[in-house]
Amino acid sequence: MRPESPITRRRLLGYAGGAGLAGATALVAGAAPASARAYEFDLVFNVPDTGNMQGLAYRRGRFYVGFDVGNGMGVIREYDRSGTKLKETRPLAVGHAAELSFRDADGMLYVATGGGTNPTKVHVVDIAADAPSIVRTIDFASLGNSGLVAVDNRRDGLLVHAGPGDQGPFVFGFADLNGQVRSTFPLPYQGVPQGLEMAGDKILYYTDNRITVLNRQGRILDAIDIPLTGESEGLAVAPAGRGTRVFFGYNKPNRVYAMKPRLPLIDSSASAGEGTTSPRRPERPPEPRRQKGADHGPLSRWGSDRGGRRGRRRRGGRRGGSSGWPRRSGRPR
Ligand SMILES: [Ca+2]
Repeated sequence: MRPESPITRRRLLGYAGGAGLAGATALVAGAAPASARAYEFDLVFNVPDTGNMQGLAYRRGRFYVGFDVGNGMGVIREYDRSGTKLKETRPLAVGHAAELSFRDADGMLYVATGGGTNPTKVHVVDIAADAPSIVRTIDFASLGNSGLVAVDNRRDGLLVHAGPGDQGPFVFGFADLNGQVRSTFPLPYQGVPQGLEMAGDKILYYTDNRITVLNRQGRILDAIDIPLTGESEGLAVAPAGRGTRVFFGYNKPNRVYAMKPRLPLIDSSASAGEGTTSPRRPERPPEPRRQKGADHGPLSRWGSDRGGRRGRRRRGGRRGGSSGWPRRSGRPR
């Protein structure tokens, strides 16, 4: 759970030095002094199906993976966190199934077609039914191709990503559930689009080996590079306390990972002579949960899905070693 890998060490140093990573300034700016931040990427499960993995969603302990099976059809498979397959839809006309996202209000799965040459549509799939089917389709072709979708559960709307092709330029549009686009913002190319979710009011945008964090106005707050191999496929979030857990997919082979913040400064690596990354106090008390003022640091600024409540209550009982997000959970337990 706490690997002392050279990769995380290097990332840590990169952040500490503000080494040119887009968003690194934002990452460090809200942090406690000398506490550069890094992340762990833990394998949750190997996806047992070898198809063309695309979008990812999470709800109540279950993972939902979209597979492009060709001819404009996709199959959605449900797994538990051990990778056991619990459900598989018949081929549905969801296209590439580039991204999936759950809407809290109706429990439906919103599925973006995606693909650089396919006009953007969002298909509403009743995944809980015995025989899941498309119950509605929302047309976003006016925004372009390369569609991704995230349900904006805080405002009960949709966030749709599109562009003329996979090289952009891309537009992000906030829309209502009838497909009316209420506002848009452009974003310079960040890499091949692979996933999209919202964590409270923050936008998480997954491109190859990178998650970019934006606010609703499209300002980049953070960019997190992921040192894994394969092609990035699909992003999912799950509420966790006043934060959010982040999951993401990779193919070749198909896998699902969890991402969590880490305070490596507090573990034994601090004694390894990495002076620039040493904390002032190796056993810092959990004051981030009791910070004063409005700024709770980048992690908590990612927001929770609990309507913006900034609860100070310490929550326990997280299950299965899942990572707290955005809470700081890197202290030794
Ligand atoms: Ca998703």
